[in-house]
Amino acid sequence: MNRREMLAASSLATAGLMTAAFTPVASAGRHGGDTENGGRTLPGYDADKDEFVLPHLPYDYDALEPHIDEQTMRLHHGAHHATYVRGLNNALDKLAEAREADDFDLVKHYSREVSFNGGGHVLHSIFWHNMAPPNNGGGGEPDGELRELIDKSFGSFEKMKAHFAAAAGAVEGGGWGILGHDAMSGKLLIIQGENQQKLTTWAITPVLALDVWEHAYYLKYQNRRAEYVENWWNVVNWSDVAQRVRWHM
Ligand code: MN3
Repeated sequence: MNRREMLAASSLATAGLMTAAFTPVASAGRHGGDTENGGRTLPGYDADKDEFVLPHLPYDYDALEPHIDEQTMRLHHGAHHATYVRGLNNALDKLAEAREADDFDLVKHYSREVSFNGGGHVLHSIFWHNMAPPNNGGGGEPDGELRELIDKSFGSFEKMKAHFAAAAGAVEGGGWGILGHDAMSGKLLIIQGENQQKLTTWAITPVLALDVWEHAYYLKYQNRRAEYVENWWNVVNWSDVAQRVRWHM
């Protein structure tokens, strides 16, 4: 058992306690990246440990109430997201062992594990920062450069919202609605992400991601995904979205 496997086993053993005991700490950097991640634009990697880590939420678990409930946030961040982080580290360990042993029999399996768990880690890390408490950074409408880019890409903010809500609502099974900056056109595109990793164009960097897996909304909204999407606009942090676009323009 290597270091990461020991950590993973120990995390699994305490997973039942973690959701109750884990206390989110507000990041020093607005995007959680300044202190946790050497200034990189996504939190979620510890350079000292050389492993992926669960980033802190930039607000308390109950901060998005009433639109997203505290219990959902605790399970979603502390259990679901943490599972993707462990899966990514484990898959990378297995691929390192494969290189060491010059035995690539399982390369297909672990390559898929990297994409699935890595996709989950990245999208959740963006998703948490895409949100802020209602009337305290969350909700409202974008302005400035982001507003202009949305108008240029979709015709209007209202058209973008309608398109995004329809795409998120129509994701088959588990997946994501994603607004992404496209490196080829310089415009924004809306795509559906199936599972955690499928249907990208590869040139798109997600700037606004909405988790529509049932674990993201079922406790509060049951099967009413459209109602969840409609209420979610009240917690969208447009200044975070604008920052993510600037990083990639
Ligand atoms: Mn999720």
